[in-house]
Amino acid sequence: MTYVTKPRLHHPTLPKNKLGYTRRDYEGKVSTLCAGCGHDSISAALIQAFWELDIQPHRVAKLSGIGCSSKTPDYFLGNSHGFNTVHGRMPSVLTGANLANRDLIYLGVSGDGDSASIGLGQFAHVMRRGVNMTYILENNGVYGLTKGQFSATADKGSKAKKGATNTDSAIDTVSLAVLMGATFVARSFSGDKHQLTPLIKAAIAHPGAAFIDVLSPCVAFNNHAGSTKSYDYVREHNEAVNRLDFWPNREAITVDYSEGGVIEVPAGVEGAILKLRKLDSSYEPADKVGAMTAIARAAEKGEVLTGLLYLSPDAEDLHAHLNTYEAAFNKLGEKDLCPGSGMLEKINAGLR
Ligand SMILES: Cc1ncc(C[n+]2csc(CCOP(=O)(O)OP(=O)(O)O)c2C)c(N)n1
Ligand code: SF4
Ligand SMILES: [Mg+2]
Repeated sequence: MTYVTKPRLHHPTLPKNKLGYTRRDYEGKVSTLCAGCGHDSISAALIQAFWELDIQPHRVAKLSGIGCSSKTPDYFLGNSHGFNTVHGRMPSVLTGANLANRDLIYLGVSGDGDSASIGLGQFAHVMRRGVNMTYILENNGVYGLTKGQFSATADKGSKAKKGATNTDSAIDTVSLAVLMGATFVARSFSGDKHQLTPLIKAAIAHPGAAFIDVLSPCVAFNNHAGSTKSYDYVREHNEAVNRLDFWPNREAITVDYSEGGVIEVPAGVEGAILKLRKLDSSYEPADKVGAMTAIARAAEKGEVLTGLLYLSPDAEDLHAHLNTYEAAFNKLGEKDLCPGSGMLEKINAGLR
């Protein structure tokens, strides 16, 4: 319950990151979600990723929409900036914040209802604009918060808890993200923290719009036989195309990668690299058309393709596209903001 405060005392031997923080320093309030909800596992993976990357919590801004998923930023990174927007409007508020202060690390958290119904337009445009952010879609196929109606990501033919069949076609958010121009697109499962945590770390390091669709079962309304978003279904149909490991430059690489078709990918932040272990030797994440085809073929067979599905080798963000000023607005002094009457006169003359 949110009114129950967590004890402030830490065990003195808890492991610390390079900043001297424990994982507890990256936690938030006590979750109010149902016990077993996939969204809580995603919060745990986010805590782990930010802790492992030694990111100072005050450098992060987390924004969300409305839904059980969008409530979760209250349960992690309690010392970061947060903004709970209107339903489906997280992308535009985040875009504005990012343009005003490019120095923060932006995390957008949303649900399938929030992103694929009311916020579908916003989702599409934030991807095509390349806003530098990590967009986490906690995908359970239902509107959990409003008691389990089918969402737009529910598969055609899948069954609701009380037996109704979904007759509408599903929106595949990873295909849409690739099509819209996202430069980092992944899918994962809330029950697989070994896959999800490095994907989140790589997405944070990516210098552009990074999208992760995380299958995150709703135990209250969509975890029964006949659902394609249940724990059992996702476990049985999960086809991982690759496994990632992420190293910030300062860490020695100790894992042996002599086997398994490993490729190295520069990850944006200075010197950091991603190591990608191919599980499917034919899968090439830099091939956009190939990625779209593989995602569509898997969906046809009822498989859930997971891993890093698409990574553009030449990603750029919105600030580069718009050639914006390199400093955050809150760092500008009066001299930068006020060009003086001579300059104003020149601008006005140019408009006459
Ligand atoms: C403008 C507006 N329309 C409708 C609602 C009602 N509403 C609240 S949450 C929600 C759907 C949430 O579904 P999803 O984003 O999938 O989140 P989940 O609860 O499944 O994690 C809806 C329709 C609202 N809050 N605001
Ligand atoms: S209703 Fe579903 S999505 Fe919401 S907290 Fe419960 S299990 Fe999670
Ligand atoms: Mg949902």
